[in-house]
Amino acid sequence: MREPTHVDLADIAPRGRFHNVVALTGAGISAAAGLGTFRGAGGLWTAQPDVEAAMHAHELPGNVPALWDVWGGIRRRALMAGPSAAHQVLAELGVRVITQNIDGLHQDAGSTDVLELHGSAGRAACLNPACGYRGRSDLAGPPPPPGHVPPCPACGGQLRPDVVLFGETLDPHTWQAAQEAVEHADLMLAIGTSAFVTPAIWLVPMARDHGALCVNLNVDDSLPRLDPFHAHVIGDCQETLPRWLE
Ligand code: BV8
Ligand code: ZN
Repeated sequence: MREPTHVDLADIAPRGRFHNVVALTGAGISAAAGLGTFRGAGGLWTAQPDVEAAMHAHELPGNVPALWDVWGGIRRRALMAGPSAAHQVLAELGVRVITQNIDGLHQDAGSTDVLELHGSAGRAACLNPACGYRGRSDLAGPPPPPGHVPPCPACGGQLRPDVVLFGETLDPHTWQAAQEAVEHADLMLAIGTSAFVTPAIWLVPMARDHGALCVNLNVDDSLPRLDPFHAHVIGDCQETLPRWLE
């Protein structure tokens, strides 16, 4: 495979040339808004590996308080931080977004075509299988005490953040829609992801196999685990994406 080049996005992907642009985003696009990331220096999982361990499906339901502390906390910080300039560029261009993030910032920026592969902390689901309640989680207002678990408004049972835990399968419709999106893409931008979590990162080689130009935008110059990219745009996506608009 040809050694990927390090370029400016406008050099390799002049905006007028592509008509089906898809972005796969990770925590790095929200880091640009001031939220943390998960891996690498200062990442949430780097700093608290025991917290990452609690994020597994096999820890349910004992880990539900921790799920609210982690995912509810991320959504609260996102509501305070607001979307980054990178989120806003994707919204302005009407790019189809497939996000691994659960923070809701793409929708807050105005993106309307968003697939949330890992769910959303802005939604809650009832743990009671006989209930099946799913709805918006109420994260506005002052944060509750640590470990608080909101009650289900339908049955009084426990609510969990509607976030896909490790070991849980992705929503099949969302996963199917994501695959169809990349199969029709002519430009695939991976923005702010360490390319560590599957099946999300399989979408890039899928896009490449269907003829898309695949570009990795990351602040970190080390190649992700999988390297199906044609090019890398190294820098803060808060700067590298808006330059694409110039
Ligand atoms: C599945 C929500 C079957 C909740 C997440 C062993 C045991 C058990 C499971 C597995 C195993 N081995 C592999 C697996 C599969 C597992 C997995 O991938 N595990 C990993 C840990 C190896 N995957 C699953 O379990 C998935 N389900 O496989 O089901 C299936 C199979 C096929 C089809 C359908 C279903 C479920 C995965 C969902 C997990 N949920 N989050 C929770 O955490 O529990 S994933 C978690 O990582 C985060 O939520 C985040 O979304 C995701 C990816 O991380 P990134 O977004 O990439 O963030 P990261 O910090 O890693 O990187 C940030 C990047 O940004 C860095 O590169 C940095 O340089 C860059 N950056 C920073 N600042 C900037 C920047 N770039 C540009 N500008 C900046 N300013
Ligand atoms: Zn319920």
